[in-house]
Amino acid sequence: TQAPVNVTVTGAAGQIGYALLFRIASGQLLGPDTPVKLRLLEIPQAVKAAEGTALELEDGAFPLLAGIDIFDDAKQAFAGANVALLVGARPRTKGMERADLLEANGGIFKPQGEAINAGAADDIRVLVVGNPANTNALIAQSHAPDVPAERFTAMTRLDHNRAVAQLAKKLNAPVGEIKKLTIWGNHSASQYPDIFHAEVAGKNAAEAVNDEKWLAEEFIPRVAKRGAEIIEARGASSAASAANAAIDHIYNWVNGTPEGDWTSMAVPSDGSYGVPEGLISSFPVVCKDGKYEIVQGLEINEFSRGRIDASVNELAEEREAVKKLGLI
Ligand code: NAX
Repeated sequence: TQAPVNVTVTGAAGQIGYALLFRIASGQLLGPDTPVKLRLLEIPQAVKAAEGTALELEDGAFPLLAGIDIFDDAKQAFAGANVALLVGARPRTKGMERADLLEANGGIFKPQGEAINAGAADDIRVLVVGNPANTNALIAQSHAPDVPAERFTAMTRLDHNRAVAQLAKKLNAPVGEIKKLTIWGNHSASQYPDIFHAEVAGKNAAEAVNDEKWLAEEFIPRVAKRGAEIIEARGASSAASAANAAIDHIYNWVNGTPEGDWTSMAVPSDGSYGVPEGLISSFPVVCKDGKYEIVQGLEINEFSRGRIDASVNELAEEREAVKKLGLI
């Protein structure tokens, strides 16, 4: 068998962490032949809770789980990391301005970027889940100059999966028949779920829907505001579905996307589709041989163009804001 892969998870004692760690330990992150060593990072006050989760992981007797280490120091936690899931972040609290939020997260993602730069393995792959995910990824990346920039990604897979599910429901189709849907832009309310290139059972999904009113007034806002809908219903934010999406993101990055389909990942822009270079923005991507590539050559209609630009502009503003704060 293979040598264990080191997977660092931050925010390990949080609710996404709780759902995520068991999936990783069972082999769903990297596949059934890859043993994993978990390296958990928490703030000192939450280390005890992370230790509790580690006891339960032990009680899972997972054959692929080769070890668990718990840290409250980023340098140690990222040492030798092959995969890093950056889940812990500073949530927006009442009365908090955007600049305060970005600053607080800069205090988390700057040292974590530095720690990744200092000690992660050469093949490190980073997924930022903690919000504001795209800009947190940008901050971490800018403090890891020795790591190839494209190894820093942010999560829009939950949005992607939500959109696939809503479209399948509308078309009365199994989710497995929906392909080539795209989330563009920021993981925020401005994100744009695009069905114009999507397929249902091989046919164009937008044509199958043939209802622009539903698209503009129901589908797009429903996907963008699904997080709030979950909070309203559950009394807590999405956790297991977010963990599931993080698993999907890394699994596809490492093991490839299925033939004839693509997925959505927020990745550093190379200028494709008019997205300013360097912004970590969501694109349609295919993954192969452990690498992702932005799908090229899609025609962007007017309906899509305005919405992509609006979300990308928001990302550009966030980048300006963190620049001003000296965080990148
Ligand atoms: P929780 O508050 O349950 O857990 C967060 C954990 O992070 C806590 O245990 C906290 O102690 C820890 N933490 C804080 N600062 C840390 C640091 N510097 N180093 C290590 N750990 C640290 O939040 P949870 O519900 O698990 O959500 C985590 C993050 O995911 C939030 O920022 C949330 O907004 C974000 N989400 C992102 C989604 C996405 O699609 N990209 C969807 C789900 C989720 O809302």
